[in-house]
Amino acid sequence: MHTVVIGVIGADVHAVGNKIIEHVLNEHGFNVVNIGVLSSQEDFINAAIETNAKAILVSSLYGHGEIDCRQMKDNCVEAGLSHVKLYVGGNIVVGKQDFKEVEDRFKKMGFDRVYPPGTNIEEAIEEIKADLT
Ligand code: B12
Repeated sequence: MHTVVIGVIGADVHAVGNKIIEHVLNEHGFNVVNIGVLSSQEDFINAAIETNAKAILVSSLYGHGEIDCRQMKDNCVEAGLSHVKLYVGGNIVVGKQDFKEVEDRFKKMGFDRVYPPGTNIEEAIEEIKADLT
């Protein structure tokens, strides 16, 4: 069973999607460590270290995801988590921007997969499972 850390990054309080993601990942047999809303990069990293997680799923809904996620990969690598997959989804930027460009920017920042607004977590699970095996 894979352990994954989930949470909502930064000063973001959008809580509903986070609960749904926890529920769906549990149903699919993941061991879910949910650090909830208002979580800093450090919170994600510490949780991943403590639980020996294989992946971190970052949610950002309020539009400031790009700032909140800056240097997250570098910080993971520095903390010895270079093997941990990094995913991000929600409404990760302000307003409607061309998603391909947004995806490219987050991939350059070191995220393994970047999901557009409205992505159902069920859709992402098969990819996450494949990445982690
Ligand atoms: C409810 C709500 C609120 C509530 C939140 C209550 C709570 N504690 O949860 C309140 C009123 C507090 C709120 C506040 C704000 N909100 Co608000 N809010 C919403 C609203 C209407 C619904 C969010 C929701 O619950 N959706 C239902 C869940 C199930 O969907 P979800 O959150 O999108 O999550 C799913 C997917 O995104 C996906 N997903 C999420 N993360 C990840 C990660 C990965 C890896 C993957 C694969 C998938 C994935 O899976 C989830 C489950 O299916 C949305 C609009 C909307 N219709 O989405 C705006 C919205 C998110 N809010 C918005 C904004 C701007 C704000 C405020 C900044 C407004 C303000 N000026 O004060 C503040 C920010 C407060 C803060 N610090 O966070 C904007 C964000 C715009 C942007 N990103 O460009 C939205 C989109 C509204 C809009 N159209 O403008 N909000």
